[in-house]
Amino acid sequence: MSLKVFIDGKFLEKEKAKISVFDHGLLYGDGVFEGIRSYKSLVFKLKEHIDRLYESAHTIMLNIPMSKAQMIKAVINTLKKNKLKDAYIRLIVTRGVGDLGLDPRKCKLATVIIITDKIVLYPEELYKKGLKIITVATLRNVPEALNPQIKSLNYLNNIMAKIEAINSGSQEAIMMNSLGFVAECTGDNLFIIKNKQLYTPAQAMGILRGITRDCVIDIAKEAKIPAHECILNRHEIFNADECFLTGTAAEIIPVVSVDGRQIGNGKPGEITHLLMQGFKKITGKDGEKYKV
Ligand code: PXG
Repeated sequence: MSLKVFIDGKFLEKEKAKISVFDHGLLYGDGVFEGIRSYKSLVFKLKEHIDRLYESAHTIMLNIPMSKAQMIKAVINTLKKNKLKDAYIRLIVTRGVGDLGLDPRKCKLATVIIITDKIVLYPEELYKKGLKIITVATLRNVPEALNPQIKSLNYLNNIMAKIEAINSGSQEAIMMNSLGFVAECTGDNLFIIKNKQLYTPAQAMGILRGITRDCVIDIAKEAKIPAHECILNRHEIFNADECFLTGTAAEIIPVVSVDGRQIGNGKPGEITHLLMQGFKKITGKDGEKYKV
């Protein structure tokens, strides 16, 4: 059975799921998206992802032609149609079809796309050994120009940083903000542990406030591990006891080297493991339930 993709209320076979070349999502990256996961027929933190999608849309003055409740139903129906239990869900809303000019007023109706597919997991080995990553020259977008909190279809900033990582044979890139402080990775947030306390760049550093990041902070607080959203520089990363990244796709992944500096003892840390276990527990419990 071919995968079915939701486009503007219709389910189309993967091969026939196409949109206009005049869609401003393609012409200008004018649109917003979310990456969501389901675990055993439970859509993890669906409300939080939907809220963030509508906030991104609100800021770019994009009118999503569905209520949040309708959007939640559409996500669940798409998963059901494809009989997926453990899935990756890509929710996309573009400005819609317009002409070749920038003017968004020419786009009369936003395009809503929901793609659900099997989740491709990172190799287990990476979670056991930890990542070796680098900092890159490409700065994270300045929030006053394009706020990283808007999860827009324009991901070139992150892709440029990813290319730098790839060119250096590295698995991920840490991006700085325009002040030289640590912001985040290309598709993940960054955490360190020092003296049994958790630190992560504050939202004011110009990051996407990841939903996995929020979960990890909650898990830490519950485990009585003090968690700080703060300013971090490279020196503090290099001298951390532990380091890890968080994101919907990666979940929690340990980091053992940054710019050639070994982090802690060079192995994934104890508190990182504890948080990974805590995260595993909630993924099977939290979210919108659906039956396939
Ligand atoms: N920072 C950035 C810049 C992101 O794009 C995260 C942090 C983590 O946020 P969540 O809410 O997922 O904890 C993201 C989101 C992919 C992929 O396919 C992942 C993201 C974005 C686009 C694609 O790996 N991560």
